[in-house]
Amino acid sequence: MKKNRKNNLSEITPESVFMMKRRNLLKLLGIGAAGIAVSSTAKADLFSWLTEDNKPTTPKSSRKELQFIQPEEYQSSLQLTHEDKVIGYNNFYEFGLNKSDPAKYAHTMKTEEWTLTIDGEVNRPLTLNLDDINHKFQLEERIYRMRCVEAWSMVIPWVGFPLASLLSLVEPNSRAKYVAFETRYAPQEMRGQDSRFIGGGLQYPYIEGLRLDEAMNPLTLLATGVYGKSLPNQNGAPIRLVVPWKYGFKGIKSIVKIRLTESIPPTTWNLSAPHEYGFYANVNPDVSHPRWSQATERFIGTGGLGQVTRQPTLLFNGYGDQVAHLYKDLDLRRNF
Ligand SMILES: Nc1nc2c(c(=O)[nH]1)N[C@H]1C(S)=C(S)[C@@H](COP(=O)(O)O)O[C@H]1N2
Ligand SMILES: [Mo]
Repeated sequence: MKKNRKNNLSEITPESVFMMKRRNLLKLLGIGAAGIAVSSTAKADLFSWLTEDNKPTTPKSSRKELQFIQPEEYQSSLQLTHEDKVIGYNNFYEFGLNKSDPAKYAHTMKTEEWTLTIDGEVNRPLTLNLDDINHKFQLEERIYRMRCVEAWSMVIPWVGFPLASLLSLVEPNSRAKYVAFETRYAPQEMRGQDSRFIGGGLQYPYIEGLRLDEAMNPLTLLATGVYGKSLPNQNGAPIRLVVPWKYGFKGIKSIVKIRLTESIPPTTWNLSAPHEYGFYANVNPDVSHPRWSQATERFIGTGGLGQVTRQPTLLFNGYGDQVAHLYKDLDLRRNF
């Protein structure tokens, strides 16, 4: 029991550890000798997570019931992560570094009027308004495993549509090789964009990217909902990316721009720590993060200590049959 607790504490938010290292890394490294010597923020986060003191403040009524189909191949017999965890234990650094911050603060982001522009190397640039985002595409439910680079995982029932459906509308031209994504930038609404302290020192807006063939893969989803209802802000309303064979940070939230490009686009975590976070970020148990092993993960089921189990991490997060061919000529160790 004690050992579990220690493990959890030492693994609390590895992505943010990079950001806080000057102040707190020594303390974190002292865990072994000094017992529970972690930053007070990490402790508070763990405490709130274990005590369920992190109930999302977004009223559930603000989430609309969605209409969607349930294709057989994307249903699953895996145990789902409880909805309270999916919408209460989040990474969205625009609202703070603690797992409970997004649920607490993301309601300040305005999503009533939203435009998503798709342009760059395409024949038919397109701007979608919120109504288009919500009604232009056939929605489907897909149950996907989600593996954060911090070595925790969930199983999440997303609702959305393939990114490929949107890309086929804009018709990428022959120069298009990559797809770049950008999150909303509104420091007045997003406290972490307004303060380097709250936002972990990342550069905002948050940006991400995929190779075009990765973007066109049938697994790659633009999600507008979760658990049958529209996304709460903390999960990236009104529209976010889900790439289930990659680490969670590739799944950029609250997207306002998609641009097709000829050259590889910069990405937020790679800019902040290039030796730790690559462009590919494919889930791979054999390629360790410089500061921790990726061989296993802590599965967050219903929450609480009894429901957190450690399990082996799978190559491509278990989606190798669908995506391994994309990387057959790539050295996955160099291209991490
Ligand atoms: N804009 C933005 N998108 C983001 C992040 C972020 O901080 N900002 N965090 C990423 C990380 S590290 C993870 S693990 C997932 C978490 O998604 P979830 O909170 O819906 O589980 O979102 C990703 N998308
Ligand atoms: Mo993550």
